[in-house]
Amino acid sequence: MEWCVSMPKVELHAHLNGSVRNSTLFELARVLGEKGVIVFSDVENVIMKDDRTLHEVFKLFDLIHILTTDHSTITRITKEVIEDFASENVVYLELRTTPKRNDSIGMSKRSYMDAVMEGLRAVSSVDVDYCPTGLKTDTVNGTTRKKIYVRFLLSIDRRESTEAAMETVKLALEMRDLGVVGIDLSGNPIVGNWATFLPALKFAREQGLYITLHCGEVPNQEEIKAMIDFLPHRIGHACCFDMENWRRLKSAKIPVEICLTSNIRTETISSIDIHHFVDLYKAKHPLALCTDDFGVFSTSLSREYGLAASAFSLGKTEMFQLAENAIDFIFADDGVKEDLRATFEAAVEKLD
Ligand code: 6MZ
Repeated sequence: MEWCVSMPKVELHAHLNGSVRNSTLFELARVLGEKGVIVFSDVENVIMKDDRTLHEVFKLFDLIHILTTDHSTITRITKEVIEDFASENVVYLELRTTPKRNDSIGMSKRSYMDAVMEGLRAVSSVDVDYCPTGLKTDTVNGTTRKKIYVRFLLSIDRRESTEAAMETVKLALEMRDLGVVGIDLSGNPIVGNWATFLPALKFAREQGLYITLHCGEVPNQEEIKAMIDFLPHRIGHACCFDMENWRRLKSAKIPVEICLTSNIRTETISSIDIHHFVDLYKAKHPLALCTDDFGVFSTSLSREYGLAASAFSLGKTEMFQLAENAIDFIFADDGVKEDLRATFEAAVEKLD
């Protein structure tokens, strides 16, 4: 485990509000409990529950959003999430979040994202590079400070309308200079229709944004086929594919973001030894290990690597290679890729 922590890692599938520390959620719940907005003990029981079906996870997100969705809390959790990833040697983080509008507290999708950006700028434990133009890293006494690259994906929630999805894409375009590189489609997979989001996703791609889709969390083969035909730059999960769609995925070589603990906890995959990671890994299909929601699922990226190592008998060399290969699938530019490759090369010499 220690070795998995010290190895540099790339995180490509992390939802901001799923990555909030439990301690922070409790603190926020206590404050709202005192104000009489919620009943603290009810919230405590929900947060502490370990195993949740996919359906229960989305109920939990509604609760988390009650606790977190004001500007100052969004700023706080963004800062904490970036610092938590950096503390376990994640050197490149693609953080995704759903911009939320809440007229009652004067929140627009833009002001939500401004609060996220403020949280990023408040990070103090590590240098953060988030602009496409790059950050000049300070050298103090001859040693370069630890650095993390952060890029953002704006999520479209499957509950949203075509217009709301389009608003998110336009916001992403507006915020390109601030490190927004793409669009994610997520939310409860049994809600909404592919056709609703397609116009916004097409527009996003035409404008040069990268696209990743939550695909196959439930066995909706028609939607899975339509998603593969769209040829997104990556997909997340890929759990419930039939043989035909599996064949399509493999021949299209679409990189897959694999979230082991999330899939097991939500019972999307019944047991780790039959996880589709094995098939993809053996076929040398592009893939990356990711956390999904490290707070909700009590995991970390290092733990995900540890889990893969023990479940699939991967050695240190294989794990390191797996982490390094993820560089190929990031949505940042070639300069970032080169810098990350150099970081991994330097790390090889230090790790035993
Ligand atoms: C689908 C998920 C998800 O955007 O509020 N989200 N969508 N499948 C999953 N697998 C378990 N985990 C998280 O982060 C929370 C939101 O991310 C999506 C859901 O829409 C959830 O409300 P943000 O920062």
